[in-house]
Amino acid sequence: MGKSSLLNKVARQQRVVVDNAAGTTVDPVDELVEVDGTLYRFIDTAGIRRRVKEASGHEYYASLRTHGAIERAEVCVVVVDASQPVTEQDLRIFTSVEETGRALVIAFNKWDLTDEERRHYLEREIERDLVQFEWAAKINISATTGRHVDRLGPAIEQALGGWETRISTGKLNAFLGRIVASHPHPVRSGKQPRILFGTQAQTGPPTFVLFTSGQIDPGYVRFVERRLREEFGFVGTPVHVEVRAREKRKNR
Ligand SMILES: Nc1nc2c(ncn2[C@@H]2O[C@H](COP(=O)(O)OP(=O)(O)OP(=O)(O)O)[C@@H](O)[C@H]2O)c(=O)[nH]1
Ligand SMILES: [Mg+2]
Repeated sequence: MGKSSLLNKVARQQRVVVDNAAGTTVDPVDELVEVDGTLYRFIDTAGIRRRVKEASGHEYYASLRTHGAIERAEVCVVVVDASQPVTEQDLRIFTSVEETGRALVIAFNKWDLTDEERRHYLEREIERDLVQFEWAAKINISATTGRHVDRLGPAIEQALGGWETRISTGKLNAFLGRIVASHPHPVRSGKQPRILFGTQAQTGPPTFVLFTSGQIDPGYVRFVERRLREEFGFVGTPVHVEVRAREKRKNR
């Protein structure tokens, strides 16, 4: 994939071992590297080639440690081989990053090995298989030639920026008020659940809590999430939206 090659390229020196053989990096390696004047702790990890459950021996423990590295990180740069079709395993790693609530930069590597036809198919694969990760920051690079490796720093900063964004309660509720007015929740069995109030409970990743007058359709929650992204950006970060429905008290 080129994870170790990319780290060496941004560090401008050979810090970690690169080899043609798969499974070269076994234990995660921490390296402090300055990029565009900012010092980052990069963790170079083993690739994950199989589901953890299906991997055995070395590969099993390497996968566990890679998952540990995802948990330690604030932003994950997932390096995929752009010259080959996007794999199930790539998708599982994106999912793992999303579920762990980390910011995500997808680096489509080995760009030097892609021709026009391959790039055409890659675009189709991104449209078809990566819609769920439309929010990720993406860069097309070559760790070998150095093509666009200078875009890694800005992509990391963009993702971290989204990850750490805090929307004031005032701004958030003004936004929610506009949504409720222009796109009210559909009526369900004669009732219309409403968003009463919202607050951002957390950053890293941005986590919103909506207080509502009844159960909200999952589709409406996704709609709110989409609008949040349109309004506030959040490029490179998962956004979590939780709903707390206030059930009406009976027999009053
Ligand atoms: N053509 C081309 N080859 C690359 C590129 N990046 C890495 N490679 C080659 O791919 C092979 C694997 O690179 P590594 O950097 O060791 O990959 P890795 O992701 O660290 O692999 P593991 O540690 O085994 O998980 C090496 O032979 C690299 O020279 C690239 O952008 N273009
Ligand atoms: Mg490696």
